[in-house]
Amino acid sequence: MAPRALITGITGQDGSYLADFLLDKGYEVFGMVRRSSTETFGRIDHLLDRITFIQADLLDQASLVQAMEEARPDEIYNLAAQSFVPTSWRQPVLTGEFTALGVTRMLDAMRQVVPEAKFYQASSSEMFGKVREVPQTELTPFHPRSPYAVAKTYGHHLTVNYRESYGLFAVSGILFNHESPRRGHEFVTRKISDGVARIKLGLAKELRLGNIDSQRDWGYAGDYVRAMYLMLQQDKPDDFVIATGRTHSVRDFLEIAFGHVGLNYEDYVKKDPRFMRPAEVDQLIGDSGKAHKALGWQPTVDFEELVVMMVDHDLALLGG
Ligand code: NAP
Ligand code: G4F
Repeated sequence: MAPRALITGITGQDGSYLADFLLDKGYEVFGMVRRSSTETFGRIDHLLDRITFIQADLLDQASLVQAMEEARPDEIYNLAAQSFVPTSWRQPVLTGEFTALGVTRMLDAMRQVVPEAKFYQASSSEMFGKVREVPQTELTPFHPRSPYAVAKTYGHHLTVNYRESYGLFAVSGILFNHESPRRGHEFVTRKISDGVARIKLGLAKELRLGNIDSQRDWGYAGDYVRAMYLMLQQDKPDDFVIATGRTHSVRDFLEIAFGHVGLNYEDYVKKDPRFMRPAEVDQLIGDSGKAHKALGWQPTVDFEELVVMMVDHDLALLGG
């Protein structure tokens, strides 16, 4: 019988890549979606007839229990969250409900209905925040710098706690930034690739950004969902950092993206205080040595390839 996977956040960037990956592996995929008056299935349009959708919401415990009962999953990937850092200052309570307490609701529903299943929690490098050491490993202390990061830190500890308290197979993947042509438009990489394409095609004149000196360890989302899967194939549950081990500034991203279409970013980028944050995470760089060894995981797409992939995609999308 095909293994069964329940994915929360299946309409998001990672959910769509994970669904592609698991369907290719022969899984029966159940996608949890929340009710909306407009469809949010753009990223999984090509998979609609291969996924069983279950309506549920991270805010509603009964709906999560019912989702577990319907899917009876062998593996649960909890990717749903309010995932945009700036929104977490504007809606800190909602972010806590979705991104922190949502994890408790999911774990408790699993404990009640399918305690033998394996659970993946989408933790984040944002938990390292004001970093205590460089590079960051599974043992680096957390210093979260936004309500989002605080909520993710709660979800991380809760996952470890449910593993230790109830013996669940529950793991936390501490994933550094990962991007793709399916990235949401408000995140800086997609904002840039879309902006570059618009400027090149004469559809826009400038690109307004916040802090372009901040540094991130950026990888490709397609590589990172493979790591999620590998974590659930181990004999024992454990937590892993997933990163490329290389860091770049937003400025580096701009140079490559504009350079790829023969333009100089300095002629188009304007600093806009609206996109500055109350507290910034200046530099993230991850050490995935443990994942390389235990999971055999390695990234396959480097930074330059990622930038070019995203710009080319947005050019094509806009008819260039
Ligand atoms: P994303 O594109 O923003 O997708 C978020 C998903 O969560 C969407 O499918 C969204 O559904 C769903 N969702 C939000 N609130 C919900 C609720 N109350 N009930 C049910 N579903 C809800 O995020 P992503 O980039 O794929 O990231 C996936 C996960 O990894 C997130 O938890 C994120 O915080 C975490 N993470 C991401 C990165 C990264 O660099 N991408 C790094 C580390 C950790 P709608 O379509 O209905 O909005
Ligand atoms: O693309 P970002 O919004 O991603 P951020 O804040 O690093 O968070 C993403 O990665 C996390 C993993 O570390 C995930 F947990 C989280 O869910 C999300 O996927 O911003 C990246 C950097 C920041 O330093 C920001 O200040 O880019 C800087 N930036 C500069 N100008 C901008 C802008 N960010 C955005 N979104 N928009 C700007 O105009």
